[in-house]
Amino acid sequence: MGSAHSDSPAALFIAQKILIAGGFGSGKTTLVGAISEVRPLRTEEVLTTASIGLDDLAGVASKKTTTVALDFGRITLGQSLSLYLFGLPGQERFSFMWDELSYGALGAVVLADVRRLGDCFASVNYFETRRLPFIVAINCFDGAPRYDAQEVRVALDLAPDVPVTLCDARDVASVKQVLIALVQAISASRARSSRT
Ligand SMILES: Nc1nc2c(ncn2[C@@H]2O[C@H](COP(=O)(O)OP(=O)(O)O)[C@@H](O)[C@H]2O)c(=O)[nH]1
Ligand SMILES: [Mg+2]
Repeated sequence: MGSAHSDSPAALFIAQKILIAGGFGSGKTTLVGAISEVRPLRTEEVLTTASIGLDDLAGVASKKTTTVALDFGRITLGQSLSLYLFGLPGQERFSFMWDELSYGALGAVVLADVRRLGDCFASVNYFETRRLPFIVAINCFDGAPRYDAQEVRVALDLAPDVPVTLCDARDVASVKQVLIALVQAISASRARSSRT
C-alpha cells in the first residue's frame, strides 16, 4: 500500500498498512477496536461446539467469539501518517489468509499472552521468514504472570533488533505506544537495509 495524497503541496499525507498478529485470544480484536478512529470492521463469529478441539480456550475461558477473517481499523498518528490496521486471524487453520492480508504491509505487531506464549510462534516465524519488520507486544492480562521483556525475548529466541514491549490491548494510550514502537522499528530496519 503506501499511498500518499495531499490537499496542498505542503501537506504530504501517508497511509500505511500494518498487521496485528498473534495467537487465538491474545487480544488482536480488542487492540484494533480500542485504537481505531473509524468503527472497526470485525468478522467475529460466536464460538460453537464446532471449534471444540480446535480453539484452545485454556486461559481465555471468557472468550465468546472468534475472528474468522480479519479485523480492520484505522489510526492517524501526528499530522501526516495514517495506519491501516489489519488483524490476522490467529488460528493456524486460517493461515492460508495471511499471505493475502499481508500483501503490501510495512510491518507487524505480534501480540503475545505469556500464559500461551507458544501460540505466537507461528506469527513470529512467519514475519522472520518474510523479513517483515515486527515487534512483540506482551498483552498484560489481569492475573497473568509478569515476565519482563528480556525473558520473553529469550523464550521466543528473538533477534536483538526485534523490540519487545508490554501493553494493555484495551488501553488507547498503551496501544498508541505499541504502534509508535513499530513505526520506529520499521524506520530502523529501513535505515539498516539502506546501509547494506
Ligand atoms: N484483562 C484483559 N483482557 C483482555 C485484554 N485484551 C483482550 N482481553 C480479553 O481477552 C479476550 C480475547 O480477546 P480478543 O481481542 O478477542 O482476542 P483475539 O482472538 O486475539 O482477537 C476477550 O474476552 C477480551 O475482552 C487485556 O489487555 N486485558
Ligand atoms: Mg479476534
